[in-house]
Amino acid sequence: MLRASRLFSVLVIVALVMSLVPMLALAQDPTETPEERDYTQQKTKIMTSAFCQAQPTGLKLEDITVGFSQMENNNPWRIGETESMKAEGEAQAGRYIATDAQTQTAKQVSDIEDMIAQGIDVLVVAPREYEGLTPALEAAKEAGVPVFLVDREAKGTPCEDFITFMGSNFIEEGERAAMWLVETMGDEGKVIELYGTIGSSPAMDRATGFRNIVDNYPGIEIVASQSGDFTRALGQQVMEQLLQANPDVDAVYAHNDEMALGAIQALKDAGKTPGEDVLVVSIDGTHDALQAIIDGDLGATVECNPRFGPLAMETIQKFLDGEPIPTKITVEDMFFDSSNAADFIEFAY
Ligand code: GYE
Repeated sequence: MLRASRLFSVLVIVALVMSLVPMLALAQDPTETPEERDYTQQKTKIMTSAFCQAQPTGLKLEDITVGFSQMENNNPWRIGETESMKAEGEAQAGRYIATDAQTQTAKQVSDIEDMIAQGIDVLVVAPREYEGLTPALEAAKEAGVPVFLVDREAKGTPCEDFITFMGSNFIEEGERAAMWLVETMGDEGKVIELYGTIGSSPAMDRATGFRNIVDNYPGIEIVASQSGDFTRALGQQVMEQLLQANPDVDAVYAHNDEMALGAIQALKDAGKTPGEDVLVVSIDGTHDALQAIIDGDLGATVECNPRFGPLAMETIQKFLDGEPIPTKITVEDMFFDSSNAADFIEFAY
């Protein structure tokens, strides 16, 4: 295996290259069928003209150790991501190691420091919170270990603190959930928002995106917003409480499917019929969520694809080859509702 200090000599020349190449945006088609769109694979689009580039190292993935810092493994999305990283990491890297921060940013920092001490050459991080990882990113920089962010963003400057961020456009996800709601519910109604993990980039951006749309409709009111920490159990618990204060709610917007499924259970326990009395919309596209759409409980879910393994490994190899890496690699999301959930459920995680 390589020593991190060797990769460092390559990395000192990393630079931000602003290219004049026009931004490349592939239009997304929400009407795609499973034949047209392989839902088991991520599809990406490049929406930036900033690139990060290092000198070619002559190295292949099989020559290096890749470390992956996962934040937690407490829902299907995250397990899907962990499995995808492991499958590709073990298949392509010389050595692949991974850690689980078990919902603690402080543990995520020490996990990363441990992996650097173990001699990883490249680090992939799924940051739990936007803030708080700075000491870990600094330790990586000092050790000459390039960092690739996947799934959530973290504070820092591309090319300096990390090479790139690969993930969905969370603002757009919130906007798409809101657009479905406006179309389905109309321009009046009381909405409960189940917020994701406080301080995480998807929760902040999904909240912003949703408001970008509903703020245009004075008749739509977000009557309560509370964190369910992206988990089903908390989603259910929080929804039980919020329902007591807001029994006349018309819709639930959950920042992920697991919280939506918890909310659906709470609605049923309170004697309501989800999908009829109360509309529910969320984000992710898990197997259970697609089943809930088929059952009529969940109205729609915006896809957020967790299968980062192939994209992460491909991007690392390009970086080792000295290719310019876009500072943001955006994953294109599909959209699931009653028109297509049954077509895609067999491919869902
Ligand atoms: O939506 C959620 C997970 O970071 C984009 O985190 C991800 C989110 C995903 O726990 O289910």
